[in-house]
Amino acid sequence: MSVPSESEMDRAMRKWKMLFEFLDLDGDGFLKLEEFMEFPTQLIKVGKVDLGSHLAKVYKSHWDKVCQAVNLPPGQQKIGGDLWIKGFHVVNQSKWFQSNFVPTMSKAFFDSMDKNGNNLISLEEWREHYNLMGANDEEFIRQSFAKMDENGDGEISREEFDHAFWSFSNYHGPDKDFSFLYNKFK
Ligand SMILES: [Ca+2]
Ligand SMILES: [Ca+2]
Ligand SMILES: [Ca+2]
Repeated sequence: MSVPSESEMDRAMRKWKMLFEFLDLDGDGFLKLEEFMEFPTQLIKVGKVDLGSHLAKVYKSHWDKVCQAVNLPPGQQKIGGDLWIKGFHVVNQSKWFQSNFVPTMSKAFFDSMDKNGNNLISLEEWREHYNLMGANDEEFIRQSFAKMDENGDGEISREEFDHAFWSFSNYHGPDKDFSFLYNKFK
């Protein structure tokens, strides 16, 4: 892996800052463990598929790894924004993140959206997911769907979704992709 240039680093930090601001539900500049865990909690709630305990476990491991990366003790309940962003960047580049966290999250998202279980996400299923997450911007729903549907067949395959999710999770991916998947549940 090549060492990122300064502009790539700036880009990564900007992207993680956006993510932090999204996750910091009460906007106090600190991320509490319970704020961090709110996202999988919401996802499990809206999803029909039982993926709860594994998802929560992987998510909690992510928290622990971020703490470890910035020398905070295990069991830390609250992290300041700058430290969390620093730790997130380290964890983001780890093998664990790529081979464990991202596939688990991607599968959790996909399974929770694929209501009819045909291994494809239709525009209707995507819209339903968004509505459940408290969003109803039709233009945004259509645009984000079209962006993920790489072969343009009107459905999102697991492969297409994995690709979109990886791009969103990686600092090389587009900046705007946080609203793309997480959007407005807060
Ligand atoms: Ca907070
Ligand atoms: Ca489906
Ligand atoms: Ca497709």
